[in-house]
This record gives sequence, C-alpha cells and structure tokens, in this order.
Amino acid sequence: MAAWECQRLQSLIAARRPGHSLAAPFYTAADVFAADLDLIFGRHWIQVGVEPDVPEPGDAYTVDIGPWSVLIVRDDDMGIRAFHNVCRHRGARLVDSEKATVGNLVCRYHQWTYGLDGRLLFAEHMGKDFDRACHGLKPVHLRSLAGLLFICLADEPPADFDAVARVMTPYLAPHDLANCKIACQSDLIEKGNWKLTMENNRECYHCAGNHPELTIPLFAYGFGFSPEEADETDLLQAARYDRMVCDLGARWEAGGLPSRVVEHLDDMVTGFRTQRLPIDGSGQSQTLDTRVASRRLLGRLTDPQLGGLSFWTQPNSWHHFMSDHIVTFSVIPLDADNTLVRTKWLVHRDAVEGVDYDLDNLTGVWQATNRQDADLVELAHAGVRSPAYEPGPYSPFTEGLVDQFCNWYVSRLAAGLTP
Ligand code: 3BY
Ligand code: FES
Ligand code: FE
Repeated sequence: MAAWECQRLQSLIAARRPGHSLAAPFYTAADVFAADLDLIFGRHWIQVGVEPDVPEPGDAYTVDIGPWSVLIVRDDDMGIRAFHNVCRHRGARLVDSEKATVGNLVCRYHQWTYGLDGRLLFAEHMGKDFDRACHGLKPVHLRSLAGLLFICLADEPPADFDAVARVMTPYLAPHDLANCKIACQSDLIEKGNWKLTMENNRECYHCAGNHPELTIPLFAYGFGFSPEEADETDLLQAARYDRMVCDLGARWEAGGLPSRVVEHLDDMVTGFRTQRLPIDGSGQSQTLDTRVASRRLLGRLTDPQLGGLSFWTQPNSWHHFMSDHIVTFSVIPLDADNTLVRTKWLVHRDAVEGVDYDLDNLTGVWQATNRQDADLVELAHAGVRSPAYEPGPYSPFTEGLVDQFCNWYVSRLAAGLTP
C-alpha cells in the first residue's frame, strides 16, 4: 500500500464518530475494499464452512475470498486440511468447482498430482534434479470449532482463537455439528458492501417492520428496545421475555447446556458473542410454526425446547444452533458493492428428507428473512452512495452490537496499518 493510501485510510479512521454509521468511502471506495481484503479478511479467522462440507476422505470444498482460493480437504485419517488452491507448477487452479471428491489432487493442466496431505506425489518430465519435496501445496491455517470451519490466510493467525474455542466448545459441542449433513445451502448475492450486511445482522431494529416470518414471538426483545418509548404492552412483553431468559436459561444450564451471554465483540482480535435465546414460551425451533423441523434431534439431545443458541463472529459470520437443526451464515465480500451470503441448513446425518423433515419447513424462515435482508442491504448501499449521505446515529438501545462491529472493524484496520 502506498504511503498516501495508508494516510488516507488513517484519516478516515481518525474521523470516525463512535455511535454512528461509517463514512461513505468505507462502504463504497475501491481502496478501502482492497484494505478490507488485505487487513481484515487476509489477517483474521474467517468462517467459511462446516465439517459436513467434507464428510468423507477425499471430499474437497473450495472457497474464494478476493484473489485467494482456498481448498479444504478431508484426508484419509479423517483430518481436515486447507491449502491454497494453486498448483505449484505454473499456478493453475487445482480444483475449479465448489465441491469435488478425489483420490489424489490432480492438476488438469499437466497432471501434477498431490496427496490429500498436500505432498507432491507425481510430476512427469521434471528431470532427476527436481525436488518434489519443495513443491507441496501451500498450507492455509484451519481450525474446526465444534464443526465450524475457520481459515486464516495470514502467516501468523490471531492467537486468541484458542480462548474462543475454550469458551465456545461447551456451548456448541452438544449440537454435534460434525455429525450433521447439509440439507440445503443457499448462496445469495447482496448488492451492498459486506459491512452493511454485517451491520444489518447485528440488530433487530429492522425486524418488526421487515421480517413477518421472523416474528418468532418476542425474538426482537433479545436485541433490546427503548424503555423510554415503551408502552405498557411493550414493558409487559419485555418483562415476560426477561423471565423466559431467566427460567429457561436456568433449566438449560441445569441440563448441562451453557446458555449465558458471553460478549467479546470489540475487545478481542477474534471478536465473538454467544447467547442461548428462548423462542417464545413453548417454541422449539426457528421454523414458521416454532415446532422442530426435524424429528431426529441433534447429537444426544433429548429436549426439543432448547431455544436458539446464537454465535456471532467478527468479521464475517453468525449461526443459530437449535435442538433439531443448525443454520450457519458466512459472509464473503465480492467487491465493494456485492457480497455473498452463504447459508447452510444442517440436520442430523441420519435424518431422512420427507420422513424426518420437510425441506421447505426447515428452510422457510431464513430463506424468507435472507431475501428481506438482502433487499434492505441493497437499499442501504444505494443510499450511502449519495453525496448527501452522512453517518447517522445508532440507537443506544437496539444498535449496540452494530456499533461494536464498527468499533472492531475500525480498530483492526488501524492495527493493520500500524507497522
Ligand atoms: O440472524 C440474526 O439473528 C439477526 C438478528 C436479528 C436480525 N438478524 C436476522
Ligand atoms: Fe498444474 Fe502445470 S499448472 S500441472
Ligand atoms: Fe434482518
């Protein structure tokens, strides 16, 4: 990055008003987008998939992030590894589909052949002095957090992932994501900057006006409300919600399921937050009728009424773990104006479609909600492009997590710019 580019970014960062949305260039400028890829997506733990993307030895899954392409493979010992998806001969993309099942990894161009451990096994016509050992695939850091796959493209990944894993494993492990199957995946391209996608996810201010399918009763109260403006009904609802959080939380905790909120969204390099939230009084799952979508509960769970355990990570993911299914969301920036939102619905791997679950019922709430959110992100992106746009104030009651996302983002960008 040229010195003047670095200075421009630093002055944008210095001008940021806390408690306000970001200045327009953060959402629209090509140089900020390049910095986002380099300093944010290139240096932090990025959630890209789940263990069930590669259930069997030889299964491969590729994810493109900006100029990078990452290849995730299940090896013969059931380990999972990640490599740069770049042949060590002349650089051809090794696997050029999103999913593949292979014995070895064979480059289509000149058939250089790599093992699932990345070692170069075979390369014809290279002469007797050629050292195969120096031409293995380049590894990418990969961690599975209770079945959620995170990669880090940096040489030195943030060390605090271990701390995140220590806290989160007891929350996530009972849902046994590693032994699920992907029942459905949706790839939605939102016409907006990736940070608008993330900001939209971090609040439910917009839920009442935009998400009829998500009126899982009282859901929005989990994201706060303004006590000053609340009428009696609001206050009663909120009190009822608080009681539910207390009562159900105590029941879940007593049953060995951690449920209490943990919040480190802007005070860790690998920022995260978790909480198990009730789904109405007797609601079981995030479906239209709030009943479980799959008859086969996950792992060894026996109680269908476990609410939704949400797990939010900076910079690019959020997830909901229920008793019967899991929904994961991974956000991948495509350019300054376009963002991929990849959603996966997971059920127990032995659950049978049409017998144990109905796909439309399983995916209904979030398919509809995702479309509505995509529309809102597009609306926001169109607005921030206008010269008349100026950063506006976040609600102190309902947009605290949005502000924390921006705090995290701006401070990590600043850290990346500091030599
Ligand atoms: O996925 C979610 O949980 C967030 C929370 C509220 C808005 N959005 C739908
Ligand atoms: Fe892969 Fe030549 S570029 S074998
Ligand atoms: Fe939404």
